[in-house]
Amino acid sequence: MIVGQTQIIAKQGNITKMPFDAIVNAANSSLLGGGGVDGAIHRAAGPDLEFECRMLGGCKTGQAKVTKGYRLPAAHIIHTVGPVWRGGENGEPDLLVNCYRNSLTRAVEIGARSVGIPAISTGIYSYPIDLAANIAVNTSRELVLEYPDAFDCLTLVCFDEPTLILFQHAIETSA
Ligand code: AR6
Repeated sequence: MIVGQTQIIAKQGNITKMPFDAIVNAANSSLLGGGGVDGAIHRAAGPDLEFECRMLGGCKTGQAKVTKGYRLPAAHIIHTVGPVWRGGENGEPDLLVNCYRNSLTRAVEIGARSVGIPAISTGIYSYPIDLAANIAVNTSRELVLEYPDAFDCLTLVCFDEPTLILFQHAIETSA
């Protein structure tokens, strides 16, 4: 999808290997590491990342905080905390919108023109992937419309093929 001068695409792969200006991490509120993409990012970035994260004092669900990328190809990591899926009537959609909105606002602030974003909340936090994909695509597009000169490309990075198919479908059907 092209919005103004920005591409929004879905791509399958390991986000820790990809040379974006910034990548988003699906963290937990401690920001001190965990499983899933968070664990992979901390392993790939090296121990200096946890040292910087300790200074940040955690992060609330839906908020986002920036660190350096250390050993990653990406210069910066934007850590956000997705909602745990509890059936969908507990504010989960708004919180997931906030993750994308706040992460991309941080990206604008640090001048990151290419950003890789994993499928936040859809792993350990169990958010249904089709619903999350629609939020990812629609909120990314809204941010690009708000900041039309900020980004070259937003890449929604999907770890496996079923996730990629659902994200591609969300892009194709997005208004
Ligand atoms: N590159 C891209 N995507 C990945 C990678 C990778 N290397 N590894 C996993 N994914 P999850 P959550 C995908 O569980 O649901 C952690 O313990 C994965 O397939 O990483 O937001 C944190 O510390 C899925 O599609 O994050 C929190 O406690 C997506 O990334 C909790 O998990 C998100 O899955 C956060 O859970």
